[in-house]
Amino acid sequence: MIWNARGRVFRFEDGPLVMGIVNVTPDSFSDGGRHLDPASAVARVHALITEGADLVDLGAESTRPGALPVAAAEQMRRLEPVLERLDLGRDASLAISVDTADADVAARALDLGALAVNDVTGLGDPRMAAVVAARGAGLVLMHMKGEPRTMQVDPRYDDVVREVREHLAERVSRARAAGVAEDALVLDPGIGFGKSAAHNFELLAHLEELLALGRPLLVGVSRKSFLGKAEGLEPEQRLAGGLAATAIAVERGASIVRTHDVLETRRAARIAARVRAARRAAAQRGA
Ligand code: HH2
Repeated sequence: MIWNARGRVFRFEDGPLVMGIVNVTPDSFSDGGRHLDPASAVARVHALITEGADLVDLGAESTRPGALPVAAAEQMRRLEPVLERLDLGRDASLAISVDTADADVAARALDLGALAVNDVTGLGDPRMAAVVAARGAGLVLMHMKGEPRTMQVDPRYDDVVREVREHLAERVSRARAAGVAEDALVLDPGIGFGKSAAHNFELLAHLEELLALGRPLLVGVSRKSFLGKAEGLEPEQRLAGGLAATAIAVERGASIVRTHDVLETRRAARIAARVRAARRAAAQRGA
């Protein structure tokens, strides 16, 4: 399988890709306020690439539980100086996705050189697919139940894995109908987005069932609440749990992992990918 984002072709033969996170927001749950200054955001992008990030996801709207939407104009005000300074037209080595659910913000970021849109609402904005299709950009479609403001208030499913799979299949059809190429799509079960800790564990345990959708899977567990909020662990104390969850996700078929902690995640993911390869080789031998 490949992922084609504006002609940049990502392959997963050498293990999963690592997507670093830089939030240009005052209020993201883990790095909020740290990279509001464009120079600091740009420095962070370069630092994550040096740590081994294959691409960096730039966001201007926190989607933590309880967060309110951020107007498109404000998202652009935060993102534009960062994208301009990154000078993506000149520096072809930099691969940037923009974490936005707004089609206008996505269009502006793509026009400033981003390769892909990471849409946590999975086409919640009906104009998004056309914006992506027109530019041949990559598109991450994530599952979310509800909206950030209320999504963690008693989320319920009959069968979380089936419901996420069906939802993503429907969003793939919508994207395809609007002209987005099949190989531009990546799918994400949306760990922590309208899910209890038990739902998140179930999705990780059954991630392989989502491979039936035929597209690479992205999984984002980095520093999230299910990794230890109940035990009183703060976001910076959730690295070990996050690496364990990342390893399981990769062993179960994740092709891209989204993280604040690029170096450590890369190392953990590489080992998990080796275990997955060994398991698949054994299956092919009929063992
Ligand atoms: N998680 C967050 C944001 N965007 N995108 C995808 N595709 N998958 C995820 O799991 C995901 C995501 C939440 O993390 P973060 O960006 O650190 O926090 P905030 O939303 O508070 O900015």
